[in-house]
Amino acid sequence: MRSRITNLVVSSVLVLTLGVITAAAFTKTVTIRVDGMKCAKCSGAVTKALKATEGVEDAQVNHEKGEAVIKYDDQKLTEAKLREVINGTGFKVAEEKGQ
Ligand SMILES: [Cu+2]
Repeated sequence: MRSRITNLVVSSVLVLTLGVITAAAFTKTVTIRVDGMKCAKCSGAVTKALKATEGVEDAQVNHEKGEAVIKYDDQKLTEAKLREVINGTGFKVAEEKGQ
């Protein structure tokens, strides 16, 4: 017979696992090409604008590569909205074929 503590631990683990799976299901990662960034200040401005956006979980912007890697909650945000936010900083999202 399992002890109550074992049962408690098992159910806690189940609840945690379910929570992680649910959270992961809504988190999308997208890479967006951004033109016009010349230095760390530029990428910093884009990062700041993205992180201030509701639903953005993480933003890594690299001015050398000219791209932004964004993790976001797709229940709250769309990729189109992220493009708008980036365009709003004065840098230009590079249009990609097929999008
Ligand atoms: Cu700059």
